[in-house]
Amino acid sequence: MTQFDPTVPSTTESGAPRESDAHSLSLGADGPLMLHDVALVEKLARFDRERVPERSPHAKGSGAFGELEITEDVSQYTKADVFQPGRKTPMLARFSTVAGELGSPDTWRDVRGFALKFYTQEGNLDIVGNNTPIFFLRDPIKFPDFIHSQKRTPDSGLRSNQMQWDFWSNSPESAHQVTYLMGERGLPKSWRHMNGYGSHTYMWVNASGEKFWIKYHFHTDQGMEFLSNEEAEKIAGSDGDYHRRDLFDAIARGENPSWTFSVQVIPYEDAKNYRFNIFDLTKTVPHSDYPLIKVGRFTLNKNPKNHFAQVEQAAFSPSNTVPGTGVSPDKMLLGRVFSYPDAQRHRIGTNFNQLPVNQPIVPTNSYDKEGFMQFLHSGDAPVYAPNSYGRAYQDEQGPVENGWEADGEMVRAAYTLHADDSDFIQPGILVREVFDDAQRDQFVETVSGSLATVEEPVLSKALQYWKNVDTTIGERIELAVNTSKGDEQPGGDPLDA
Ligand code: HDE
Repeated sequence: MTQFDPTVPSTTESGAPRESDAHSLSLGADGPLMLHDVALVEKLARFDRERVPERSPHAKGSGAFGELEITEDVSQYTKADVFQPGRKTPMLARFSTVAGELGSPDTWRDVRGFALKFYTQEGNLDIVGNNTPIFFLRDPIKFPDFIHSQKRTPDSGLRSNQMQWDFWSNSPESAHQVTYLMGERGLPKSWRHMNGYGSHTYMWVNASGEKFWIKYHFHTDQGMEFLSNEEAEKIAGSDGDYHRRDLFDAIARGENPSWTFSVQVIPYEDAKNYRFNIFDLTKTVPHSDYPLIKVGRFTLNKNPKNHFAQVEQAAFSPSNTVPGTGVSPDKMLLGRVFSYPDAQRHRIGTNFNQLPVNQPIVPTNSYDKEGFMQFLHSGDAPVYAPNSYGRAYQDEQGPVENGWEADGEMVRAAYTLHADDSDFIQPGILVREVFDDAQRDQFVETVSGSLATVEEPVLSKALQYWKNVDTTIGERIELAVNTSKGDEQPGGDPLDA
């Protein structure tokens, strides 16, 4: 295998000396350039192809390598080797914004991606979550429309509050996540100062085959800290890479950030009759019902050496599970299991799993083969299973150990509602019981600021959306919006209503 050696005078890609990195080959010093100048032609051709498609969404981000250490014993809930007491596992984390493109500022208000890849002895385990425990939607078929509404308008190519609020106010299930987003968690001070969540309900299976529903939590050991709207706006204009810089510089200084890893464990049978549907991604599961159980800690201690190779080309996917873990009936999660590897086959290339940053640390034996840029291969071993020539293959049958039961006819329908399920119950609690007065004031300012440029027919729907979350907060937002529009009492003071 060819190796990069910075001491060798520069070469062509085929390894021959490259005559010059400074002067093109021309016919006389002032004459035309020569097509057979490999040094020039190869350099320009490769330059033309330097970018791969950016992630859509979560384009802007960065990450670092580290280690997960399991400090507690959760073997009663999972047999996964990576989660056994004392185990230390190398890992990669990538943090990101969602809607902005590759060059967008880190401090725009947005949910943050919190993607983790653990290189375990049983294959890669990825937990691809956010800095919030919930999401805007509960059905994956709405996700592309949601992202379209947060990105850019078709005509001007501008971002548009009108479009964002149009989607949200027509999708009441988004209320919980939008409340988080417009609250202080929508502007973390740095990636080091935010929590991460697996968000979905996942499955764990122990050595006796018992199944549990679990939710992953990663609490920052640096403490949660936030930016004000004013600070974030100022930084967006002066240092668009503020969060990327913060993480890189902190690790370079030896200030290695860490997160405490806990899970909520929900007995398998409880899912059926619990007051919230635990597979509905717009809901949290209160800690008072299912407390956090500590598992361990992860620490980020090594910066990437090459951002493109190790971060831009990193491919995270909730489809990367290991024995003792699994997915759940959450429709969003099931949609994601397809979408991520598919996006990566398109974005990075069919053989993206062969790149060093994505390669598992255990041997693989997959019958999937060929496609662009295959460089790991199975030699002359049989290319089909079953075979009579000794290449191993699998033939598992019967119920799968991390599966669940389902029946019924095929329908297009929302989840069955549980006793306390409604789109507005949890965001209402967040606004009334979790936010303090100062946070509520800030929240009203942020939402009304965001609605300041929104016009009918969307504005009335958006105001109603907040009244559905909480009547008082909705009325405060309405008043603030009307005041900022310079028309304090269109049709009467809303507080008189
Ligand atoms: Fe993603 N999401 N997503 N997402 N997501 C991507 O994957 C998608 C969702 C999240 O640092 C894409 O390789 C669908 C929830 C993170 O590389 C894409 C649905 C959560 C990252 C994709 C969701 C996330 C992504 C973009 C609805 C938190 C960045 C390119 C069913 C629990 C990972 C790519 C990184 C990235 C699809 C919803 C988090 C397009 C279809 C919910 C952190 O495949």
